[in-house]
Amino acid sequence: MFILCKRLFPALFLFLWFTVSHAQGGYELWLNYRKTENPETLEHYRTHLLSVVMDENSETVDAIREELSTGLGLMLDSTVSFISEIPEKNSLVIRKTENLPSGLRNTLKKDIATIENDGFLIRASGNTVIITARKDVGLLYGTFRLLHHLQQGLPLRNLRILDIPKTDIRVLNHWDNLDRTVERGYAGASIWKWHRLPGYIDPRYKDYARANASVGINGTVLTNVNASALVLTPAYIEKVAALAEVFRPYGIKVYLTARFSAPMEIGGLQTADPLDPGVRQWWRDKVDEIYKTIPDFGGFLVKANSEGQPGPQNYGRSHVDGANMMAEAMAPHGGIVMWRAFVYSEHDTTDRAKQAYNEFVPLDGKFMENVLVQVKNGAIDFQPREPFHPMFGAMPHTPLMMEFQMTQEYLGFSTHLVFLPKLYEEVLQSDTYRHGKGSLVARVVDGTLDNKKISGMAGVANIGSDINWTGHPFAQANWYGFGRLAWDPYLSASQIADEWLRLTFTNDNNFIKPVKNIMLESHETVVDYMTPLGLHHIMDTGHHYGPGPWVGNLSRPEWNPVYYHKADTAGIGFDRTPSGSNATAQYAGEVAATFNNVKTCPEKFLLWFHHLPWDYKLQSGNTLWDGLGIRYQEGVNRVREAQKTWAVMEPYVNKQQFEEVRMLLGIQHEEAQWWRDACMLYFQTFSKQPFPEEMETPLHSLEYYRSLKFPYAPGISPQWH
Ligand code: GCW
Repeated sequence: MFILCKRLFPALFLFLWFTVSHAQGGYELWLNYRKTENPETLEHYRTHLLSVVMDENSETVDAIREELSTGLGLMLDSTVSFISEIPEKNSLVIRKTENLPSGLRNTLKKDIATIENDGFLIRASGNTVIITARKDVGLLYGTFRLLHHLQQGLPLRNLRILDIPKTDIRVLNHWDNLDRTVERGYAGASIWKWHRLPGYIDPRYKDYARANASVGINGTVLTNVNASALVLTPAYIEKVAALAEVFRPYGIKVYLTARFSAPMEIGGLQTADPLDPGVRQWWRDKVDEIYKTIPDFGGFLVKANSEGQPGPQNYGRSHVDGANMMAEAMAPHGGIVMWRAFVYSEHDTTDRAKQAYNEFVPLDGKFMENVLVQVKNGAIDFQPREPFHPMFGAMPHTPLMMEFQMTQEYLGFSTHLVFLPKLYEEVLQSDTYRHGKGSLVARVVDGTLDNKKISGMAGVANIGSDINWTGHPFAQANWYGFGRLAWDPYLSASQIADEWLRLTFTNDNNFIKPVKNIMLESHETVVDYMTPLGLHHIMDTGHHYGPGPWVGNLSRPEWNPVYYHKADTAGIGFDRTPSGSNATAQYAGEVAATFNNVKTCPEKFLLWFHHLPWDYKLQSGNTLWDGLGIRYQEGVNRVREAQKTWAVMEPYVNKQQFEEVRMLLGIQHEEAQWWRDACMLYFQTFSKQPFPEEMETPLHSLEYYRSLKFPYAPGISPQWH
């Protein structure tokens, strides 16, 4: 006995340490199943949910069983029993619609008729709670939703949730390299341990799949869009297959990025010309080979002729030629091609904001049916704030996917607390006016505006090997929120923040209310202290961390911040009206008219569309110069308020998370001041005016800020490919 104890003790200790440190560190994400606090609610749940009727057989059903054992087990602090007969009294019934007993099917007939695709119904009826769906994966989504309902302590009585995803492809884009660096990744190394695959399956892979499935994400692109052709070689396909196997029960398909020059790099061909028969055959064979190993492979994501990546234009061909070549190879297998529209050329001197539209809109209607064009939310590049991309609504015959960024490339990395669903919501709720008022970007994305056959949303992942997955504890909310909005682009950011806080931390309103407020203000806050009033792309070079509005020496003009703010002694801002680059002409007439007129242009986009004198009068009555300084200061002030709010939140979260957020807010505060001071000192060299009195005196000189260097800032692409 003693010997056994001696042997077991260290193992037990290790296990406990691991579990506790993981729990403290936020590893569980929003699947943080805590015992139900309210005794009445606990009793109510126990009565209805401890016998689970599940008698179908599939890997997905096994995953459901496992999730319920853990989730219900922890929340109800009891053991769940799985049975195959529906008992007289209380139970949770999980069955596909076709397998429900006829009585139940009849009662739920109306709701059942409306369940489509991956959707589900959760209904409390008599003494049973039913989760039903057309497909196993719908049952899985329903199960997670019920678990989330219980995590929030909500009642089961009269429960009726009928939810059908509004988009088809809900996919993460990992910008992960095969050497485990992550381009624009700020949460550690890539979670894909390529070197150990396929033999070693890290437990994280399954937890990753659970987290994704719990919000309805159904696909993942494993590799960087700045792609390595190596991932298409047999050794890597085998590794990818091992990941696909872990994800399959959770309804998640794998996709890969396809390097356009792969036929030359790994296929030994002399060309990658998409009209060359040998090249076309190479892609067909490659795709067949992938499907042989991964029968449910999702397809390719391609960055072509963008920032030095190879593409069809290298051979005088178009994006259509390139995309259709791959789509043709995919079609027999049901695969798709997501072709990115993030293009701008060093040889094109037109405003960068106009180039993607100019290249792609004339191609509308020419892509094959299994091609989606993937468009970033704005026309420049994941800035703290951008007006919606003018391509949305402008290609009625081509499915356009939304590409949002969860990783915070231009948004303070995973050091700053920024709740991005606020940004996503602003974009999705923008009105393109392409079919009159109400033609929201959300309707382009879900395909309803022009009756698209396929629709989707992509999110550039913020996930890495950090214990808490995302670096900043609150960055988890961006992953969660992306998934929720990919499923339903009409959800409100406020609802998402509320859900995420409750699932992740506690249901105590003394915590929820103030912290939700921090989250909902955080986007405006970061915009104010980085790029107020429509300023954009004034981050420092390469790493994009911190201010660099003075940078003007880079080889490509559109890589320089000075290109974007155009500050001079007369004023500041980029004139994109007809008197300038006329980028506004790419929007529908109503939208263009609003942006063109300085009086109707929303002030949040003022300097995006207009070059204005320093003494231009803002709506507040302040001059532009004073208004700018006041905005920068307000951004700083709101970080201070967030710090104060967080300082009294210790009772509601665990020690480690409390400390992490406290320290990170401290850095965010310092850096908000850095942004304010560096930008205002620099712009002052043009405005030649004193700072507004609302603004605090800068802490250092402009020379000091200009001298700061960050040679090892994370997230920069390695040079090996
Ligand atoms: O924003 C830019 C990033 C690049 C990225 C590129 C893209 C993957 O700075 O790192 O490359 O966008 O979206 O392709």
